Amino acid sequence: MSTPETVPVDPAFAARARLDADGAARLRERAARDPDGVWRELAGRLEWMRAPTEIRDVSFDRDDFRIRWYADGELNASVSCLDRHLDARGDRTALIVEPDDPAGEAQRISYRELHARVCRLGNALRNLGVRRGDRVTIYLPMTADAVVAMLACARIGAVHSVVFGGFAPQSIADRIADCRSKLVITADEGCRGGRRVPLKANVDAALKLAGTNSVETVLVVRHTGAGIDMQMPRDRWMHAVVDGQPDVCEPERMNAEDPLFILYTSGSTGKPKGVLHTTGGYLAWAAWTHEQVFDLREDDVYWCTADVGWITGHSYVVYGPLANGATQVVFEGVPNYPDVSRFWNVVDRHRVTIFYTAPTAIRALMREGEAPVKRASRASLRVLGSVGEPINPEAWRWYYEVVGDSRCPIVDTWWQTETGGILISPLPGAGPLKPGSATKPLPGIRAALVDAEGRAVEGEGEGNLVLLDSWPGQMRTVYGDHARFIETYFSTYPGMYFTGDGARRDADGDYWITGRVDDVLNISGHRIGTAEVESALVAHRDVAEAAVVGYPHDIKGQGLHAYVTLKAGVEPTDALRAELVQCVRSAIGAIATPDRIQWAPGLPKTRSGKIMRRILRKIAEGAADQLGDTSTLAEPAVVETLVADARAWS
Ligand code: 6R9
Repeated sequence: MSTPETVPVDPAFAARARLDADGAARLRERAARDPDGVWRELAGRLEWMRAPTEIRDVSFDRDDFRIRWYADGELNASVSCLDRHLDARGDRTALIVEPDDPAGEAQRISYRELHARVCRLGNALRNLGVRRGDRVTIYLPMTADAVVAMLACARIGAVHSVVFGGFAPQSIADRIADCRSKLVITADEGCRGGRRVPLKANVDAALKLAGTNSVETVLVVRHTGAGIDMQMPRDRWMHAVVDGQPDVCEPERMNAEDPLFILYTSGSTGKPKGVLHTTGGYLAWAAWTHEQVFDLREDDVYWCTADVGWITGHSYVVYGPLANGATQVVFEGVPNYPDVSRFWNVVDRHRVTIFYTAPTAIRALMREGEAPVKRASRASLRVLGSVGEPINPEAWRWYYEVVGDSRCPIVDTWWQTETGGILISPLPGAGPLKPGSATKPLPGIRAALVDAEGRAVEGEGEGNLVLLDSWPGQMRTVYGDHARFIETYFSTYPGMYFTGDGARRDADGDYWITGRVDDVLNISGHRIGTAEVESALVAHRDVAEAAVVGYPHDIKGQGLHAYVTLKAGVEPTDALRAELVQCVRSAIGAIATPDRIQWAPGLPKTRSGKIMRRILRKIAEGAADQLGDTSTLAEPAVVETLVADARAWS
């Protein structure tokens, strides 16, 4: 069996789909003719305390810049996600929490119970002095506590900043300091793949590094029961503060444009930036896309494997699915523990119908062959999703044929932390699929390709991916640095939002994302700025200079290749290499572990001293025969040495 280049829509699927080809075409046409009407309708899916009359107010013009959606509307995100489901579906399961330990029991939490837990924590946070607009950092494992913590912040109008549990203390510290959090919510430990993660100890270390005294309280969830240090009065047990709190909590009345959360993400320069999303537009976009792209229906059991520490966890574990009243699996573990059948066993155990994961997981499982998949039935599955990085056609086909038994459409969803929700994706009942292509922008989304000078690439062609107009889920600012927001996204091509991605558009108008065109790496679907890794390396006393590039990696999509120049007189040894790897892990976290460290006697630079990364990328890719123009190099001999040494890697 082999999948053709184009997979047509299954007529039986289309017949029941929320949007079939005609429905999608009509919506596109309406979105072009009467955008405000479509956007107004989109907002109508939320529970408003005061319905918006102003729909959109947008200008990408630098001198007159504004992005405002539903600006006179008032709502509380937690009400749309919880309260409004209580009457009709309060007993419906909201979360099925599958623990890391496969022998552990899955916990089912109804909407009513989730609401009560959110209210109790909301009250507790208010008692601890957290007020509307205050920032709360959340550093928790993938359990119900994380969902409850986020929604409790939303309930009282506090702005959450979730930090992925794999980040090291320095990264937590930077994120706490940048937004001056008042409170941190963590757990004693997390569990991943049978191993313990010392979350509380990491927070303790982070608070020593943070250089701010903004944090008044650390709330600690007892998760594994491990013995930890509690520093009184700063540290408080979660169970102690929520115990006895009432099950109701008055939701804060928020303006649609009030901040909902900050989520830090890597860019091409400097420290990670705090992407700020607001309440109304973000929630409407997360909910609408979750329903349409996954063709969500009443009887679905949905499972997104992303951690809440990433935007996918925010939009497609917490806000989208809960606003839609869905039943979903929340999974604490990893795909290969206790063995590589875990995903499919969980699918069978909970009769998952919609499954959303990352290409890197698919590629890692593909390497293990079909048997671990075939051991499970997977008969419940009906839609598969992919997110985080380009999915190569081989992995797409394996996902389609082996995991989905060639009967489940795959939605390859392109979007970013900044976009808040999916922008380019197939609608599974509406159009043909192409292995490796995210296909078309969703209705209302004005994507385009431009060349280096910003001229439009029409029809078939390749270029940089931009968005010509806003959508409700767009980020509103970089927390604390609005100038950086405009500079980063709206100055490369004036009047357009620049994504940082390159793409090709084929003759059918379908998009093929080729990857980042800036200095951001995508390692296993995680964004890592080369600048962050470089600064971790040069912090070592023996390092004079470092340059980091990506290279194609079979499982991770991209691997991390670091060129390191040592200070004069320092011997390059394997022990030093191990030390440098450790430096990066402890500055950023394991996700940024360099795959290769190459000793570089010198780095290729222009005469003005700029490192020529283009050349370093080619060398790391093993394409030294395609170095292109090297005439601007200050010292051409440097390149020859690097090329000769790099042969060891290929
Ligand atoms: C949602 C998320 C964003 C970057 C983005 C792009 C890459 C995401 C993709 C994809 C090709 C897809 N990316 N989805 N590339 N096809 N379906 O991953 O957000 O962590 O901010 O990363 O990921 O390069 O610019 P984020």
